[in-house]
Amino acid sequence: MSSSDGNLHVALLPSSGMGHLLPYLRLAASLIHHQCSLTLITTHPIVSSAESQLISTFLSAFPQITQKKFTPIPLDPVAANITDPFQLQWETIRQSAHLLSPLISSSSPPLSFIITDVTLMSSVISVTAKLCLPNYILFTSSARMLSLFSCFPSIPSSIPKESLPPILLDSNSSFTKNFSDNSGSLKHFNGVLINSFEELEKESLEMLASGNLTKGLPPVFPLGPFLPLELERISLLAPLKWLENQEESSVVYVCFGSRTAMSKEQIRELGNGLVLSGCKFLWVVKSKVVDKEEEDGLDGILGHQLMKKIENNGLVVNEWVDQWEILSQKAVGGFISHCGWNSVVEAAWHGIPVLGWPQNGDQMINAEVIEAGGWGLCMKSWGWGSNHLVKGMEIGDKIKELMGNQRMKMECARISEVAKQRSKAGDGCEDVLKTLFQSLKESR
Ligand code: UDP
Ligand code: G50
Repeated sequence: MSSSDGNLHVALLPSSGMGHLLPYLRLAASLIHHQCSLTLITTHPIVSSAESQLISTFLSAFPQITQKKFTPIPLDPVAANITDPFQLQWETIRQSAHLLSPLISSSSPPLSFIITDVTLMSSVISVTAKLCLPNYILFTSSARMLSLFSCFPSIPSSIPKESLPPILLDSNSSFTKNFSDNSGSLKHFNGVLINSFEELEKESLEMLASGNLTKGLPPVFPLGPFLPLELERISLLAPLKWLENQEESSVVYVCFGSRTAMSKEQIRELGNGLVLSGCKFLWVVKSKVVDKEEEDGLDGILGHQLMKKIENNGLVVNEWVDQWEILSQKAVGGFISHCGWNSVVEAAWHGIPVLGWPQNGDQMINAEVIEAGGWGLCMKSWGWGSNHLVKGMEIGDKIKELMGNQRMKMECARISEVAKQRSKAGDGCEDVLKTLFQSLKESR
């Protein structure tokens, strides 16, 4: 990209949760690389420690970025009927979106466009439309999920109704109302940026591009795979040191992302399953949705008996780990994942077979992308996270199947190769970025 793009000033409006923040910052680095000036809108108070730390490290590493702090009017979780603190924050921002207007219009130099998180779309578009500011979406999930989102409440024939998050089947939930409103506002946006790429989601991306799915769908820019920033590296070295001493492809890595807690009962079954599999394992345990509330020590979560059994087979942590670095270790041969979209793309990039165990939200639909690609399994029969207890024995058997499957290993190697090819330039797909900048210029 030439410096002729240097006069673009872009505002970024992420939503809460690491799964939303990380892709924003990865995209931000790409935009800086292409000589854009950036304003990052941060929403306070920040929900998790992981987000607070990442935002401050990021802003120190990129002093040229302007931070604009946004403090929405707090919502009462009881009145809003929302228990998940991250979803509560989405709703809080949505209801205070009108307060973004002065913040946006006072930006200097004036903004060229804004990139809004998918969860905030319908509330922000009315603000930016009044200001005649072009607005792009960062869709933080899969193109497959986007195909559902774009025609909701209809369901494309490619998606089984059972794969929809249970919350979306309840038309009275505020989540479903927001999802619907956001979907309905899609046609007013200038484009959709997504962390995906053709070889990962060919069918869905083609369907979206064909225009057959939804009338008036703005252009979709598959900019993936997004790569992590150097500043995301963290200093928790124990897992990496432990992995260094393990045999090649012998370890199963277990992590359910940044905001999915499991019941103690299920955690213990999973622990037993890992032991029964006979494989070595690196397990990130999360028993609380928000990291600040995580219990000290693992004894209380796992119980003494299980802790003893685990001793010789695996390493268990309940802190933030450097997932990208872990996936890049030779010793890692499989990944048990909830299939948050960032984790899926990271597994694809590293060529690690996935045992997909969706817990909620878009995760089942994301896991189907892996299964269709032949590089992992989607455990539909294990049900959604909270309403089903999966026994250790069954988990152990599936881990054996994952770790021994040669065909999946081959498919993984293939997807990894194309993913690496795509990201060769170091910051996403160059061709797609060029088209995006062209579209931006035209929308000014
Ligand atoms: N992640 C990490 N260390 C952890 C937990 C998560 O680096 O201990 C990263 C992971 O690599 C991914 C993101 O956090 O980039 C989680 O996003 P994802 O979409 O997979 O799931 P979510 O947390 O949104 O459910
Ligand atoms: C969480 C969840 C359900 C769910 C999703 C979650 C997504 C992601 C995209 O992240 O599908 C999305 C979220 C909210 C929204 C529009 C799109 O209003 O519990 O479906």
